[in-house]
Amino acid sequence: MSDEINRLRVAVQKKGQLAERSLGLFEQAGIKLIKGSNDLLYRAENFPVDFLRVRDDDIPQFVGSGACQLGIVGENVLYEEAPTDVPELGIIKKLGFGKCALKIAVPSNIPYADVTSLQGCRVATTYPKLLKKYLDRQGVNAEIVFMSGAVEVAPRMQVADVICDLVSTGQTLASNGLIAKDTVLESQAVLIKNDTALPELLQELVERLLKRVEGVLATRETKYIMMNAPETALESIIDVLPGAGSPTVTPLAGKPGLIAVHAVCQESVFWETLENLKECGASAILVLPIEKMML
Ligand code: PRT
Ligand code: ZN
Repeated sequence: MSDEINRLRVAVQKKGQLAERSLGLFEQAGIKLIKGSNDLLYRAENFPVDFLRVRDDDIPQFVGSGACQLGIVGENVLYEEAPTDVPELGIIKKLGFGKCALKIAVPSNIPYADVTSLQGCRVATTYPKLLKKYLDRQGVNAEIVFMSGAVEVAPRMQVADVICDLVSTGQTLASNGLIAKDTVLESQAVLIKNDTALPELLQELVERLLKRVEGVLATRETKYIMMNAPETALESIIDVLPGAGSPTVTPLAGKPGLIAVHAVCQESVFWETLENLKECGASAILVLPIEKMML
């Protein structure tokens, strides 16, 4: 059997905001990469998978065409670039990084009540498809000016009246005298998959790799929590524990009426949670990270 049929291909961004965390996710899942001379393709030495390192704009096409079985891309790029004739291209998981929002932003001297204020305006953007869909839904007719970058300078250069661009901290807008208005799309990095049927071996590999990635994502928020408490406090402790299912309860040696409660919490454990547990009567509360998990 040829090597290609034996190995998975995952498309990731080569350089940029998503690059490091995309490969990092698989490295955390135990994949060891050979970062050798081939800059375009990183091979894994301990799992039959290769990572195709490309521009993020090309990732939906690579996965949609079946050249790669999986990929990581921002939702903004996915919805802008996804080939419309490939319905099998689907999101498997939101990954919680690369968070940003595609927003309308206007110079302070432009009166703006709501999106209908854009009627007849020129709007500069790198996301013409997403913007057009949004404006059409609102019944607004505006001229869309495509720019491949530096969109924030468009009003100053009088190329457009307002812009529609990605915003993260808001610093770029502020330093260009622009004010964020309507949100066209909230976005984050997502794991995408080509859903067309695969040869059995590749399908098995996809499932194995996804199980590991799911394990990594699950452990990010998940904590192991332990405490001592009076037996009578058990019910109120269970109410307070975030996403804990059924905890393990054991008696404390030589301390009648006292128990140890151990639980895996699927959601963040905040200081408030610990304060609430204390109020229920719990003591010696420990919160531990979980290194690996298979669901
Ligand atoms: O070369 P390639 O095409 O692969 O990279 P690229 O230059 O197109 O993309 P890159 O690396 O800038 O971004 C990749 C993805 O990261 C985007 O498609 C988004 O999904 C996500 N992302 C998250 C962001 C931002 N945050 C972000 N802040 N992408 C871009 N920005 C830019 C934005 O365009 C603006 O210029 O950062 C500026 C705004 O940032 P703030 O913090 O000043 O608001
Ligand atoms: Zn890009």
